[in-house]
Amino acid sequence: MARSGPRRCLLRVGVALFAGALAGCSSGIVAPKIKLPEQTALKADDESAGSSPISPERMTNRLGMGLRLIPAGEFKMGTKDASPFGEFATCEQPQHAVRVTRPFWMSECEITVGQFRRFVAATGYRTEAEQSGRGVNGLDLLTGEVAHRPERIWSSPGFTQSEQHPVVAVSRSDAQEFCVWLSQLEDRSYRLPTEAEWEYACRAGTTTAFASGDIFEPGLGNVGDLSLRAVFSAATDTANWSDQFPFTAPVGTFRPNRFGLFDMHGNVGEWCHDWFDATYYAASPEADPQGPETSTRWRVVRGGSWYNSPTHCRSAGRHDGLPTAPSTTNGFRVVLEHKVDEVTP
Ligand SMILES: [Ca+2]
Repeated sequence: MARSGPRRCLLRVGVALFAGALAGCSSGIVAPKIKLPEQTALKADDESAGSSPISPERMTNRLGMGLRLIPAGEFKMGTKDASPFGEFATCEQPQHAVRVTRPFWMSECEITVGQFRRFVAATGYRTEAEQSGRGVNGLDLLTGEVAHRPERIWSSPGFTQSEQHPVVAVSRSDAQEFCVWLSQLEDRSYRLPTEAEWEYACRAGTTTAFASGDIFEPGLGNVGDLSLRAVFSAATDTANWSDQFPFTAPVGTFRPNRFGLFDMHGNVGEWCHDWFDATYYAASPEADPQGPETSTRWRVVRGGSWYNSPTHCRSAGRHDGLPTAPSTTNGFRVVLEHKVDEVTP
């Protein structure tokens, strides 16, 4: 279960109704020829940030997945003053300049149960939780304990999921295999976002704790809330409002950020490319950081989840997860490499 209290300088994520009318997560056909606007690169400290949508170009792939073309740009990654957020936030320091030198496509929603089911149906893939026979580590509402249960897998994580809910109980390797399959299906290069790409996309030009400002406003995302506490009294570090979703919410239920990306704050934690190192920011290169070059045992998970307090769902919030340990709080979204020939003259 994802823990939401201060602990060392990080938050480990080992476990764990209304569906928005989200065209971006419905079916559609690829629209590959996109002209990349020349004046879309973002600058750090953009004073207009947060005031209006940027609305990058959008396309839909063969899986019906909506993607946004995130422009190249620069931003300040991390947290300048971690003191309001607890000891764990010190791993978000030092705040440092990062340049994202190439545009990239990012799925506007977390990968859904329905999309993952297409992958499983096409390949016969069995997730790590299935292969191990142990199921996923997750919250048992009857006992209040976090434990493995063999029947708890991506298609039955222990709470109700429709095809539009974000898939959970997938390991980082499961997410990678999904990217490999989707790359072959589309003859394009899909992958997990780097941690820097993820935060840049989440901020969408903002410099505040959340994409909408320094205060988490109800409606911004699905976080640990009173509806969770109503079914699990041990969840005490929650928001003091109800967002109506004790567990996951259908993707796109909450409002998007300026890039048109949904659920960057909360819903499910999202696997990233990078190894996790709490001290990495002190040595991070400025251009397109890829994370530590050698294994640190943990992988980065970003965005917080339905189990986390808003503090842990901040734009800069860093979580770590055992890559082989699927959880009922973790899912993922994908990045599609931008091709130069998509830019029409
Ligand atoms: Ca909630």
